[in-house]
Amino acid sequence: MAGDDPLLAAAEGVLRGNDLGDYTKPSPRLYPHQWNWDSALVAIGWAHLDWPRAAREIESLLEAQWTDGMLPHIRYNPTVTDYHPGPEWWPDVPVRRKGVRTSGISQPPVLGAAVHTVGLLQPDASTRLTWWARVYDPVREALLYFARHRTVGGSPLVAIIHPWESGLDNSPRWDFAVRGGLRPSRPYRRVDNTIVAAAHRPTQADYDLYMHLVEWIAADYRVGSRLAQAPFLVYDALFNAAWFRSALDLNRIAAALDRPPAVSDADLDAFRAAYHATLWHAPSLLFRDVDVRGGTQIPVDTVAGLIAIYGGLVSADQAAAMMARYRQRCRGCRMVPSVPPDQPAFDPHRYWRGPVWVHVNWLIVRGLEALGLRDEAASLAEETLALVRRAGLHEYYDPYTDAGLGGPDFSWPAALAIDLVRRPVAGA
Ligand code: 2M8
Repeated sequence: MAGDDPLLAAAEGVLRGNDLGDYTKPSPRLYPHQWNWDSALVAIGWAHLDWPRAAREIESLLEAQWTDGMLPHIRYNPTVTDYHPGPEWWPDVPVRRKGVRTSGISQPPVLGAAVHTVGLLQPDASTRLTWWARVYDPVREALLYFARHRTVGGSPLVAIIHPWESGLDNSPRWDFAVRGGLRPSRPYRRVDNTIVAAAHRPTQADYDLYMHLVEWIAADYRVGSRLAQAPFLVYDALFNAAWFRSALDLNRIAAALDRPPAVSDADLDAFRAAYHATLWHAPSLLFRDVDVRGGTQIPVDTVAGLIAIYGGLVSADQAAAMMARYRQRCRGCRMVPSVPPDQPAFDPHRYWRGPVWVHVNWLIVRGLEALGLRDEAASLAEETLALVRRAGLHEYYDPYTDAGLGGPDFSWPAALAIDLVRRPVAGA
């Protein structure tokens, strides 16, 4: 399968090394459970190697679905005890399937889009349609959970209630909330900073906020009815872009299955209009996030503002202008830093405050490709592959030196490197 390409061989080795049979852990020690958006994207890599294994990855995620439709951000591996916070912080979660333990929050909803891509990577049409028909309803419910339980004040945009839901945990966009000084009522012991250098991980103040929010959420999982009191309530540009892209792709699956659209055209139009009206920040040619409680845009530029390109929310012209500006701000860096170096909070080593992340690059590559911006897409794909060929398959990378940081032998760079090699940018 790997042929002569050492990258393909290394990437396949990482996926097989992290494979727990039903799902792939993100990395050997740091993240020993199943993560929501990791698994959705990792399934795309598996689809090139072993298509039934890709389908299994997604079905295992769906087994963690809650009675209200929410797909949690972690499905816990019951044999593992050295991850914090473990399932004891999330008691009595309303999971449909008895015995499955999960966290009590979600993650960027890329699943609908991933299920579409994994299906398209199955060459046999009848196998593809049978699988889409099997997973369509739960995947649609997981998407609609957000429209039903995470909207406020008449806006169709989805509000997240924990920085972990953003997937970009310690993004400087959330510093306003960390500065509030919220802390949990109980002591806790971190494990992450004993595995990875503490200077490359979130701070103690970040974790104090995270654990305060865990306690607030676990006190009553019916968060939809208490959003007005949520200590952290944010319209995240990346999360909402992922929601929209999954809605578009679920509609494509619905059409293939001869079913009505998952989300109506009128609802898509209203969502797109709200996304632009609420999140666009013209001076930086980027989308920003909104602190819903404060009613203001959060004055920090990050890569999350580019994900509308993947979301199918902008025209090719707008996407090209957004990319050109971001590139210009990041001169001297490997693209795409998670935070441009001109932002005061930029840190080239600390997790989501500057380093480059392969799966984020991949989202942008595929978004540019879909818009027909082939040269831009192909050059970012090449840059991303050059990075992993040079530095290996790490959680994230220093944008100045390419040094691999965070967890080693990481699953999503492996899976998406396989996809970029095996499915080169169309027409490039
Ligand atoms: C990171 O988040 C987890 C919490 O969910 C952690 O730090 O323990 C984030 O990068 C997140 O986006 C990712 O899904 C997860 C696993 O790779 O790790």
